[in-house]
Amino acid sequence: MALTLPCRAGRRTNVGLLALLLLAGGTGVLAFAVGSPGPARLVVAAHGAAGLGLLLLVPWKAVVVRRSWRRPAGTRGSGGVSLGVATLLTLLTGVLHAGGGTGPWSWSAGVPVLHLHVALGVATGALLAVHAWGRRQRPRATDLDRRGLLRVGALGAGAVALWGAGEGLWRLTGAPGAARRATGSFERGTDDPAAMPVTQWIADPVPDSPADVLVLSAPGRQVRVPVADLDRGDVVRAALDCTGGWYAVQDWRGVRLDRLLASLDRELPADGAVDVVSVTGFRRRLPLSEAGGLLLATHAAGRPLSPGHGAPVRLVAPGRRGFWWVKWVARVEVVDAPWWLQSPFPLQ
Ligand code: HEM
Ligand SMILES: Nc1nc2c(c(=O)[nH]1)N[C@H]1C(S)=C(S)[C@@H](COP(=O)(O)O)O[C@H]1N2
Ligand SMILES: [Mo]
Repeated sequence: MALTLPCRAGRRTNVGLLALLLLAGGTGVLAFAVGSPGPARLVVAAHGAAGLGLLLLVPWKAVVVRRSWRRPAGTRGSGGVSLGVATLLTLLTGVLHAGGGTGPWSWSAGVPVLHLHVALGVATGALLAVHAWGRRQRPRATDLDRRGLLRVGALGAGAVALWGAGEGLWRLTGAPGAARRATGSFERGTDDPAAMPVTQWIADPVPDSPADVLVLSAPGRQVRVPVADLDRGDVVRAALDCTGGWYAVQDWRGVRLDRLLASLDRELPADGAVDVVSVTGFRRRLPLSEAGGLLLATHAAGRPLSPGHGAPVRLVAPGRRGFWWVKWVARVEVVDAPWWLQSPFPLQ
């Protein structure tokens, strides 16, 4: 049989695709975890490059696929076609989000195209696991010899160039994507809280009767603070940046968490953490050392929070993604435990 490609090259193509897919998945999840612009820019760029870099291997993969179709039916694996389709749809929705932003593609039927992208990305991961099972393409030492490294370098450079070409295209064409934040989010409702989407992480309902007293506690001590006493005039300007792909900057007003915790009148564990808990049970744990930068906000842009946006009081966590900004706060609990001892993403 006249092969256009030696077997080694086929294995290398598969290893390359696997590496890029794993990198895309990993940086995708990481993109949801980082909030500060510097690291976010790096992670998001790596994510775009890894995803787009898959396209560079399509011509080689096409040869591998054609070769496999020449084998008798029973000896061929399955699941390849659905994996290929899922991967391409994931790529397509990723690019649509990156370029289109608030256009009709992104928010039609109320589903941000980014949610579609993440769902497709997860499906791709599952299909990949099925597809790669039993067809291990083991990396070899020679993959990273001089020529191997050159190949990896060329693929990486090509991937970054593709990503750069995309960024250039959004700028040249004036697409909304040119103005997106480092996290990839689009501006919606800055200085106009009423124009911000009301977003829940999963399905938290807007509570009928939010707390009118905040319960503040530390080991061995508890203080009840009327919510009406929480507007102490502390103002923080910060971006609420939802993983759904939008962000809004507001002047948030209320009380700084460190000032509030002072009313506990206790020595607090220096390396402890603070649990911020909603009446709905939704909760996040943050390092106590950050308390000076956190705000319990009762107002946005000079107006009391609306019920959907967390009235009467919500957390403002500058530099952290939206899912940290607990709405309808009922309890603030100082705990002598590390902040990272929790699920990295909320579970409700
Ligand atoms: C195999 C899986 C995935 C592939 C191949 C993929 C690929 C892509 C591509 C090509 C883009 C467009 C980048 C650009 O044009 O600059 C993109 C954007 C994005 N993806 Fe993924 N992705 C995957 C999974 C995920 C997952 C699991 C998440 C989150 C949990 C995610 C989050 C994002 C975000 C936030 C953006 C927007 C970034 C930006 O605006 O540049 N992706 N993805
Ligand atoms: N109690 C509670 N707080 C929550 C959430 C939630 O589901 N329940 N969602 C978070 C997420 S994912 C985001 S992006 C912001 C959205 O805030 P907004 O609805 O005021 O725009 O609230 C955060 N706080
Ligand atoms: Mo969110």
